[in-house]
Amino acid sequence: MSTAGLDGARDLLDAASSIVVFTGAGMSAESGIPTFRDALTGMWENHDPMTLASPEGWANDPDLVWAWYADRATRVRSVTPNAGHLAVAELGRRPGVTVTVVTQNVDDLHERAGSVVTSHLHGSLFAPRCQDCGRAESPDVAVANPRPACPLCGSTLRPGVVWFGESLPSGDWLRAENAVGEADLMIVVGTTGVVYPAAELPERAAAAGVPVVEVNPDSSAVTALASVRLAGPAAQMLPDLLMDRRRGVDGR
Ligand code: BV8
Ligand code: ZN
Repeated sequence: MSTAGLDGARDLLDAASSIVVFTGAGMSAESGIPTFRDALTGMWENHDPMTLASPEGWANDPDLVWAWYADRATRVRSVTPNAGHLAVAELGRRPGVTVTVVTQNVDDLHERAGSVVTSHLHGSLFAPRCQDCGRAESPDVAVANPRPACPLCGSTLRPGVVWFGESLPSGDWLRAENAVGEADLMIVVGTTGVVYPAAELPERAAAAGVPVVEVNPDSSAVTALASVRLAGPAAQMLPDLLMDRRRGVDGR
């Protein structure tokens, strides 16, 4: 793995025409959203996310788990996309380049920055649904606590996320697989790369000889797959990466 750094990453970017941007919780960290493995804070500090984000955790205490997601959805609503989200959206507007955003994140910050998100591999905080009749509820229901009953069948609403042990939404997964199969560059931002099957996507890109650029202040399971690693935070590295070299330092 070379450490060509910013120039190497920019060369790869200039040569690419079909880019997959694959993001994890680190993408939203600088917007003030704790990463998945950050110690849970406040009233959640004594809870294990792996337990709360599971069917067993839900079955054990649906009110607690619903409150956790309502709290997270409320927090996402109170923050804004960071410069990294905006840089990804700007890349998506470049002529002659197809950019596919595939995220593990359950927030809507990519969308609010102006990106079209092709795959929410782990669902969304803002897509609650009835666990019996499947009726989709409005995003506003996600922040309601206590949770209302399903207006159609009266049953229990659940968060619209994918819990550990649950399969990923098939449409989102297929679109992500196809995008990786057609990519000539993959930019991986802010993920430990240990949650499967999502973590398979950078592995497939590297195995197919597609260059992988990693943006992460720390090393991760993706680092060994990366042609270039930009060791820094997304809100700084992505604007640097996407800044047009022909412009001066001040961008003019
Ligand atoms: C499935 C939604 C099967 C909920 C999430 C043993 C071995 C291998 C696999 C397994 C195993 N045992 C079980 C499994 C499968 C399991 C799995 O992979 N477990 C792992 C933990 C071992 N996977 C599943 O269960 C999946 N389903 O396999 O189903 C099946 C098949 C058929 C039929 C039925 C079932 C479902 C997985 C989805 C779980 N749901 N989220 C919620 O959010 O509450 S996953 C959750 O973790 C989040 O989505 C998060 O995105 C994801 C991964 O974490 P990261 O995004 O990487 O975030 P993390 O906090 O870990 O790291 C942050 C990174 O950012 C760090 O690297 C940090 O350095 C960096 N960073 C920090 N600041 C910045 C930054 N980077 C840039 N800039 C910064 N400023
Ligand atoms: Zn219902």
